[in-house]
Amino acid sequence: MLTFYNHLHTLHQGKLEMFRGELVPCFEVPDRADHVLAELHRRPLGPVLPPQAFDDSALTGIHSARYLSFLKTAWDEWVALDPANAARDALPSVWPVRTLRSDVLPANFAARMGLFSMDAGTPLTSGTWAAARAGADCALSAANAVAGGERAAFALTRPPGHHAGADFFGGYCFLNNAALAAQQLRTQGIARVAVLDIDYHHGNGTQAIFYDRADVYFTSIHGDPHTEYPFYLGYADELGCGAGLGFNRNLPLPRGTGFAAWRTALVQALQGIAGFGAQALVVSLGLDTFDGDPVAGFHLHSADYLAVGADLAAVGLPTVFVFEGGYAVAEVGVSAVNVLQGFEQAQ
Ligand code: 6XA
Ligand code: ZN
Repeated sequence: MLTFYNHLHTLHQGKLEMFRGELVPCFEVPDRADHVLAELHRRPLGPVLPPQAFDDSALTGIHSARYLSFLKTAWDEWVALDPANAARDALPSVWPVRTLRSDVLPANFAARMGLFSMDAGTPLTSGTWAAARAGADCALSAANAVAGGERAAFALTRPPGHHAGADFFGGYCFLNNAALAAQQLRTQGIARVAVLDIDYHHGNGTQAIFYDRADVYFTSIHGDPHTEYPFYLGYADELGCGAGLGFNRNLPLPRGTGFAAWRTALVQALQGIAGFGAQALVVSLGLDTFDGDPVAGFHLHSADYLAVGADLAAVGLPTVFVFEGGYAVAEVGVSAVNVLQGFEQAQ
């Protein structure tokens, strides 16, 4: 398996996020990816490569032009407002909810932060754009490798991506790496692509991006949004719309779910992918399903991830893995590489 490693990920290093009524140190830290890389060095599964550089046209199939232009210059605008802002990250605090307009692009920076975001838990930092942009290159490189005949490739990058929509950031995500990979597989001529999201949190961004499409099937196993982030999407009755009706499948599970019930849902998701006739698979690989994750509530254990990898390999599809959540930092490397090793050993 090839790994495309985002060598610029440390440039995104948020300071504080809003959590349970106070600003707390960010959970989404550079150490997460470092632990995965260290574990990949202990248990090598193949070469670790830098990504190819793609131009921005690879992003515009997924993200809106006005969102991309905002992200590119947001940090400079933030510091231009007040030089002292260089020492603090930008967080949104006002949003265009129902009855307010989101078609107008306000001049005010705070107003645009709210227009292009969904929560106050996702700080925008000096290096956010550089890190996210290189992460997109990793996802696109992994997709190209798989389209070119590799059985599997892993995009080892942060910040994660699956909450990012066509024109908003949130849930620690800025560019939707899984969606970019899926679209790249399509662009490279693979007619039917499935995205399987196994992060604890529903991949609202990925779902929304492909919701009206019949060529990309999205399925997700996640904490029930009645109680779990992102709350406003991820319910079982969301089946797709228009041409995409029947090409979206959510499998929400209650907080507290253990591996046996989770694996039953995995079997259902994989049956859906087989029924769709997928020719390639993108896995949003979140490891926050781990027992003891500080922002999640499932109870998977390290050894379970070997079985998950084996189950994924049994589908027999060329597969792109994209690193998403997982905040039990000391354990996230073992969990991630267990999935990948379980996949490799099952082939
Ligand atoms: C609320 C929790 C964000 C969850 C981010 C995540 N600040 N998504 O792990 O997969
Ligand atoms: Zn998550």
